[in-house]
This record gives sequence, C-alpha cells and structure tokens, in this order.
Amino acid sequence: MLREQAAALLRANDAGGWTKASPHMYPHQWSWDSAFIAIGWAHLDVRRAMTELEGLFAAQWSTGMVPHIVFRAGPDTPYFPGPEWWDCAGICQAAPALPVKTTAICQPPVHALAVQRIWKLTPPELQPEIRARIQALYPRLVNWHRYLATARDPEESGLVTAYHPWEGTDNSPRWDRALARIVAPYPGPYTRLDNHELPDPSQRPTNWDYDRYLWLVELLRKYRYDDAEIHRKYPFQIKDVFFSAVLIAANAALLDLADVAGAGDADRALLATWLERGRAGLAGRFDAETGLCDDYDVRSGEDIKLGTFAGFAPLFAGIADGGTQLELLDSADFCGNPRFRWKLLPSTSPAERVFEPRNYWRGPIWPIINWLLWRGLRQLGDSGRADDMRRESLGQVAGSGEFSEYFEPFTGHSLGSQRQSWTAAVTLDWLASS
Ligand code: 9WN
Repeated sequence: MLREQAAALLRANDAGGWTKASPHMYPHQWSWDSAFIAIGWAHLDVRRAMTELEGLFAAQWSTGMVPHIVFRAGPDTPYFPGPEWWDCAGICQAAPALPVKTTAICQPPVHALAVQRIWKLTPPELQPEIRARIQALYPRLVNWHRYLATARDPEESGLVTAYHPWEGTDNSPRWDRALARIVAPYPGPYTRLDNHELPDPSQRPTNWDYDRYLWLVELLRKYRYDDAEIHRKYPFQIKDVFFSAVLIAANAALLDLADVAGAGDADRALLATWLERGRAGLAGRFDAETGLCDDYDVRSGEDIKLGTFAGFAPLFAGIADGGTQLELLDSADFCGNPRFRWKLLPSTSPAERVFEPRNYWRGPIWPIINWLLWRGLRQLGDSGRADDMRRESLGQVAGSGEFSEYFEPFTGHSLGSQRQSWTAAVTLDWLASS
C-alpha cells in the first residue's frame, strides 16, 4: 500500500524527464532532491532514474558546479525567488546559456550515491544501456566533485565551504551567528510565496532570515558568482561538516563505480586523494568534549558548537569512530529522547536552547537526513541500528499518512510541504531494503 502511494506520488510529480520537488511549494528541479528522487525512480524504472540525473547535469556550470535549482516550470509557475533574482546567464560566463535558468549556489552531492543505487537495481537485460549512460555521466560527476574539492576548498582542508543557507539546510541554527554578523540592508520590496503555501509561520524561516538570504544573493551577484572573488570578499563562508561528509560518501561511491564507468587512473587517483583529504578534514573538526563534529566559520574564525544532526558527520560519511558517536546518537539529546514519537535523528537536538519542534531545520525530523544516516550505519555494518532507523522511519511516514517534508518529533505529525517527492523516494528505497 505504502509502496503504491509513494510510486503514485512520484508519478504525479513527474513533469516529463524531471520531477518537481513538490507540486506547489517547490515546482522546479532541485539538485539534491533530484538525487534522492532518482533513487526512488530506480525502484520503478532505472531508465527514468538516469534521465532525472542527466537532465540535472545538463544544467551543470562550466566550473563543474551543479546548481541548486534548475528553473524548469516556466514563467507562469510562481516561485520566489525566481530566476530573475539570479540572472546567472547575464552575469557569469560559467553559467549555462539561456534558455537554461539556474541559481548560482549548490547543494550536497548525493548524486553519486544515486548512481550507485541505480546500478545496483539495474536488471541484467538493461545493464548494457545503463552502463553506457553511467559512463557518459561519470566525467560530469567527477567535475562536480572537482569543483567542490577545489573552488569550494581552496585551502585543501578536505572541508567544503558553503556560501548560503539555501545550500541544503536553510534556517538551521548552525548559521545563526554568521547571519547575525551580516548587516543586511532591506533588499527592497519582495513577497514571499512560501508562507502563502504554508500559512503557519512557526514552520518556516522568518522575514529576518529572508532579508539575509536575499542580501547574500545580492552580494554573490556583486562578485559575479566568481569563486575566487567570493573567497576573498564574501562574508558568509562556512566549512560545513555535513556537506563535507556527503562529499566523502559520494567520492567513495564514485570509486566504487570506477570499473562500471571505465574510469581512468587519473580520475581514480584524484577521487582517492579527495576521499583521504575529506576524512582527515572531518577528523580535524571532531570535538572530543561533545562527541560531535563542529562546522567552522571561515570569516570569524569561530567553531560553531551546536547539537545538530550535522555533528554526526562521520556517521553520514561511513567513518567508524569507536562508538562515541553511536552512544550519543542513542542518547536523550538525539534519537533516544523518551518523549519522541519515533526514535529518529532530529535536525536540532531538543537539548539546545534554540530547538523549535515545528520549525523547519531547527528541530523537526527530516526523512532524507535519516536516510543518509541509515546508509552510513549500514556501511559501518551496524545493521541493528540501521534496521531500527528504517523501521521507525517507515512507521513515521505510514503513521502520518503523508509524504511530508519534515515531521514534529514529539507527535510525529506532518509538517512543511506536502507530497514531497524525496520523502516518497526514500520510502520506496526503505521498503525495498529489508
Ligand atoms: C530553498 C526543495 C528544497 C530542499 C532544501 C529545503 C528547501 C528551499 C526553500 O526545499 O529549501 O532552496 O524554499 O525552503 O531546505 O533542502 O532542497 O525540497
């Protein structure tokens, strides 16, 4: 039943070769949503799954960046802020030429994990075709990772620099101090549409946040989306341990696919270097006192010490740590909170002063984050915890009757955007992965 509902949702959100992240709130193609969505499609039709990724990578920038949104839905479909706020083709030669319209920032590189999953699920009769398509996509994936390992890490620290809260986890409290330092002039009149779609303001970022999000876009435009210039002058630069962990997992996935893709020695060597550098980078961010990994604010030189899902970066990356993180994961500060409806990882720990159980990335449980953690735990051979996480996650979705964007930890109630494609996609994957 759940499988049929999830499959029907993906089909309903299918816009023909690409999938809306959700039908009303997010009507375009989002980068990491697409990767999860491809994992969902892989259970229904591996060809369609490849098409999802190929379409996304057709909008890749010449720098290698895969943009966070490809605006595909057409001018009559309202979304704020739309392509005119970015004007990428008009500002930067590295952006794809019109009519392709994108944003100028990116999101965690889940794509290689999707290709790995697609290949695993490809039936023998389709293997020649899918192998050829993976071979064609692979150099683009390597370029994407190269962009993250170089332009987003000029220090060669092994850690990716995020430029904007929209690069994955919008109003996470991880960004609060960095945003508070930014003096954002009023960016001019604008009308948010997200709070029309979802009229309960307690579930979404505030106007204070939006003023800063838009001001950061202004600044990125001022620097003509040039990474070197941004690195020198731009005020919001965070070494994001979660993003970096996903890159580690993705580099390992590309290495795993190297034979299928017929990768050359040079690419294999590069991937191995980035993988090692990433592991060392994360190890350097581990705080033995708290047991969590800390993000780092490049501009202020501060460690960002907060109990959020991101602190478990080593587990997302599939790195064993001898048990400290697992104990913490089970504790009342995270999955083991006795008041939680489901034993799952919240976006922010209920022990944090800034925790808000209904507000977006400031407390609620996000299925895709738990999917990434589940994947990491499986890689570590922790089938007990992984199975629990899978069962609880399926219980949460089935119990709510909705494929929501996020869930209230104490009640398990649906929150955020409804009919969210990636929630249906990871549900399909969990259902097939007993
Ligand atoms: C801005 C689409 C996206 C996700 C992000 C999530 C949310 C958008 C928004 O929705 O961000 O990109 O308007 O809030 O935070 O992770 O990719 O599902």
